[in-house]
Amino acid sequence: MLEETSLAYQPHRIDIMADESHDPGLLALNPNSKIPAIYDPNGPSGTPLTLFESGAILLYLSGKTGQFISADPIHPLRNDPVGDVAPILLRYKAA
Ligand SMILES: N[C@@H](CCC(=O)N[C@@H](CS)C(=O)NCC(=O)O)C(=O)O
Repeated sequence: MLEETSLAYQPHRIDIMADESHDPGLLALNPNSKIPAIYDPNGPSGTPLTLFESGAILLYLSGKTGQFISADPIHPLRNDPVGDVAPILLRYKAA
């Protein structure tokens, strides 16, 4: 996603087989000790942002760049990357 959006980024390797998921640097980004997690020094209104959970990261990067997301407010819900909102959509009927 970072490649596709052409955002500058610096990857950090975490070897979970070597128990590096409990590294203090990762814990500072994600208290659940899981990858992926991101730190954006230029978050909303220029405020630094940390974010974890794949789906949240994908939606954030889409919103930040205006790519891979529709202006239709229902569209991102229909294409929910982790499926968390599917039950909610069952109550939505297009006009
Ligand atoms: N729901 C999370 C799952 C993240 C996850 O399970 N990450 C695994 C690697 S795929 C991990 O960091 N495991 C390390 C550990 O549990 O110690 C997401 O979508 O980001």
